[in-house]
Amino acid sequence: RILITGALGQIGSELTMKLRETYGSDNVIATDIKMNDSDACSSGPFEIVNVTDVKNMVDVAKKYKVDTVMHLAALLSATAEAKPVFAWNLNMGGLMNALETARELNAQFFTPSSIGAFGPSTPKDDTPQDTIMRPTTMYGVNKVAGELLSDYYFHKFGVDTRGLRFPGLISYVALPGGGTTDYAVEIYYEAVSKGKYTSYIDKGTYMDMMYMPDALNAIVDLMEADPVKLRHRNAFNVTAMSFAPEEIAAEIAKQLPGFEMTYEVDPVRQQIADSWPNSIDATAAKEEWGFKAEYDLAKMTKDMLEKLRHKL
Ligand code: VAH
Repeated sequence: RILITGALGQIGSELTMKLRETYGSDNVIATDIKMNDSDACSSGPFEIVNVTDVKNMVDVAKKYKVDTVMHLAALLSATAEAKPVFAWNLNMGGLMNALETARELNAQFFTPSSIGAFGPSTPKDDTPQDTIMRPTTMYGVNKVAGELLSDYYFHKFGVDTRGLRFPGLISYVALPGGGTTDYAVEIYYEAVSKGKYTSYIDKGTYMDMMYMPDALNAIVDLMEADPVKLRHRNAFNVTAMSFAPEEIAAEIAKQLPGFEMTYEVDPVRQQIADSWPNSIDATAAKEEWGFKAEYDLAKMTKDMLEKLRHKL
């Protein structure tokens, strides 16, 4: 059985559905700081940094013989930059509690890292799997520390920890909260509802991106990979595409004639974006466990616009 934290978040909500489709609905226990009463297989609410909640969560995990912990509860980059102390406590305290839960249950473990783990001194184009990582954001500090902590739990306690450095993730089920790449999600919602979008990220700002279905497949493929083949664990670079705001706007305009894009740059999120790579290299993931992405910008745009026309 699988225990998910942050099951109501942008990744968690779709990961819960994907894992239930793949492994059976009663084999996935969804938890979050809030309760989702419509979900028969959820437990909690559990606040991942509350000692009593974590103890109760461990008891639930033991009761249901959980053998995999997927930790998605965390704050994203822009929120973390606005509340750095809170972000350190939640992102690192939560990760430690989730790793301790996995250690106690001898469970396999997954948590996402991010392209945000790289900083201004990292090579910006085709950023390698192994390279300098001196991020200048609290979120990046959390992600690098998180990668090291996850490796530590593997080497020290034998916990089968695995992770992915995700690019910006684009989806239509649950909105991201407080990210820097959120513009690439908002643009689709507003293209469908208003026919226009004002981007807070400037023209020419390249960031790696991936459609959520590819991200979910990557998590399942990584967790099912033969551990003997894994020369890396925390965390693999994965990406599907890299684009700047004017490029996603052009693709939307091609498929939604009349769409208009304007710019009102948010200096805080622009500074975060400028500290990240333009494009990362995913060779290690392809070689060690067969990572592949199915969606490029055109195919993702077609699906997002279709799905949002129904949703909105
Ligand atoms: C963020 N969506 O913007 C997240 C992600 C690479 C970006 O880490 O913070």
